Amino acid sequence: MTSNELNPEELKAQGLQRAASAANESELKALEREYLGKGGVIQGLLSAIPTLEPSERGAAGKQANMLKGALSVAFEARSAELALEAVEGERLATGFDATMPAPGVERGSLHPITQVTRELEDLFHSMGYTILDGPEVETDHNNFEALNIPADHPARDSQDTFYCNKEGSLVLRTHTSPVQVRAMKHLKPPFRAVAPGKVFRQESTDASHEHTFHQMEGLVVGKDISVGHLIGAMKTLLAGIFGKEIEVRLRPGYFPFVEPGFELDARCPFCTEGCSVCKRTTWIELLPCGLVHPSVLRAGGIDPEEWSGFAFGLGLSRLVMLRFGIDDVRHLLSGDLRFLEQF
Ligand code: FA5
Repeated sequence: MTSNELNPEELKAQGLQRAASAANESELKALEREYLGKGGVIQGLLSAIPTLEPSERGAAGKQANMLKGALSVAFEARSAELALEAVEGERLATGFDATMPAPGVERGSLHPITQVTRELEDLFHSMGYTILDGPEVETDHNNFEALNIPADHPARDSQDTFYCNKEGSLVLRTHTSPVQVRAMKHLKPPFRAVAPGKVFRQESTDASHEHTFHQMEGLVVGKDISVGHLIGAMKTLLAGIFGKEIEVRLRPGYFPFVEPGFELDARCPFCTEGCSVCKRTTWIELLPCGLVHPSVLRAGGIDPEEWSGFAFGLGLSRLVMLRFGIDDVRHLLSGDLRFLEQF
């Protein structure tokens, strides 16, 4: 019997049964067109309404619309069923289950150098310091000359340099002190600034020496700055970093760009009698510092008669070692995930 010869109830039963047994999506689409499409069964019912008795037209229209609604729902339901059957079929055929929950995404963490740098930046910011950045490729002038280290100066031997061009006018900075030179040119005294960053030295490596490591430079310029200010600031800095008293010692140190200059060492936390980290001395060189040399102020455009200042060059990589109990500086930039996953 064709659909033309069926009454609406029979049409509905037939449509629902055919929808439920459609074998695939394309068969289902063809059915949908047959019943709901242009020139389809429902449209046939609707266009026949004007031929009916006026009293029958209302009920016939209602019935046609109800049929349309019921069939639409049935087609949609069968379509969802077919999609599920397809996934299940794929799982059985290939072992791949698209509905299985994805494995959890592993979370990374901040590198210990980044963690300590951020803590220090917060600490210095709270003490009124500006945070500065400088380029890793520096001019020989900023890295050495403007800091009182001319080409033939013996201090260059302790900072073996990677040169970036034949002329030797560009270097990978050997310390963060060139940021002092840049700061003096750009900031008006009085000011306080710190500059964390990566530095490079062409030297053989061991447990406390890397060719690439981190420092944090500090520079304070003001009126009548004295060694007392310098020592006070270093104590605040260390208390802030360690949150407790750590044993330190201050001894004279020589850096051409400060006068007087000091070396602040921290007691080695890894031993009591000397180890490879402290080079058997039980002390770790951590925080060289001093009063800025007048000729360095002058080279930076600051009048040393009017202004004075102190500077320090914190060994950030060594501080990270002390902080986390890392016994070899070479782990820090090794990229070894077994090491990094501990932080
Ligand atoms: C300097 O680099 C000076 N620019 C510091 C300074 C700044 C002095 C301002 C006075 C005023 P030094 O070469 O000592 O100084 O290095 C500073 C710190 O960097 C050292 O105390 C040490 O903690 C760290 N350091 C030096 N060499 C290495 C290295 N190869 N690997 C890891 N850390 C190092």
